[in-house]
Amino acid sequence: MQPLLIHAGVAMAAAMHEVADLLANAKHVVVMTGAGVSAESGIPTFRDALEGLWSTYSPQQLATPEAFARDPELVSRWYDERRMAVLKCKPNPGHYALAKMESSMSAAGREFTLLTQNVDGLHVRAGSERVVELHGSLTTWRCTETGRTYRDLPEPFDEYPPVSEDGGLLRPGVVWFGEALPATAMRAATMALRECDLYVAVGTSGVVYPAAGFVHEAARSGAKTVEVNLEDTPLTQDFGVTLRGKSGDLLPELAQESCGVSL
Ligand code: BJW
Repeated sequence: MQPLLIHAGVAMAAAMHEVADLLANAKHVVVMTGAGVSAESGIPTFRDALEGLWSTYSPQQLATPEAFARDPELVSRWYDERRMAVLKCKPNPGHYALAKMESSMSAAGREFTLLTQNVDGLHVRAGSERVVELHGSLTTWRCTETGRTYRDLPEPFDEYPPVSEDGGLLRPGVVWFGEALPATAMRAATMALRECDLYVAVGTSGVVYPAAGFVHEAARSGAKTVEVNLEDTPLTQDFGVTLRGKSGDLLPELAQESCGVSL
């Protein structure tokens, strides 16, 4: 091994111990996840190139109310393909580690809040209980006329755009650019960020607001802050500690060292 690599390995091991120690001693942990946490389940991250038929589009062209108004068939087909794909995927060790940390900390009378930007439902399927879905869900759709939500949906829809029983177009229950996040989710996030003493952002590029600003809100509340990501992000400098690697490797190790739980 080269001396530089040995140095990086030692620094990483020290950072892992530091974060495990923070997790072991915090009274209220807030973890905020992004698409990177589901990458090891086979779900492409938001900024990964789209594949096949969709390769000529960028997600930013499809994830807006304007795109849906312009071409509801195209946008609903894209979301339905993603819904079908997600239903076939399974949670990975990163999801399970977070669920185990939550149950271990709750049993010890400590608080653990999981905020997620992901719309794939994998945290809930892994057993996490206190989950705040900031950007909604791919598996709940709602009528654009009445606002009524639908969960038991055909797999896949038999027409695009799908039409609700109320006669309006059905749209995915996700939050598009320019739309407000669900008020209940924002309230829960704001309260948790005010009360937490440790904030951990995992697998998010830190470019989409308001979630990108949560590290600053947590720091203003006096919380220690940790970033877990494969790469540096525009916010890396704003975190107290950074861990580089796959969440599916790092989170189980942290769960083991901080809470003594193994998967
Ligand atoms: C791994 C890994 C492994 C890979 N292990 N890591 C302030 C400043 C500037 C702009 C704004 C601002 N406030 C609001 C805005 C506008 C806008 C915004 O943020 N724009 C920016 C692009 C500049 N925000 C909004 O419009 C939001 N609404 C809002 O603020 O409303 C205000 C309002 C109030 C009242 C009335 C009306 C309005 C809404 C944002 C909604 C975002 N929606 C999307 C789509 C959801 C549906 C769908 O899935 O199609 O959410 S956009 C997309 O980005 C999706 C994601 O949840 C979100 C974040 O992406 P994420 O999770 O970070 O993924 P990636 O792919 O970007 O990154 C993956 C990361 O993982 C990378 O870093 C990898 O390195 C890493 N990684 N494998 C660990 N194994």
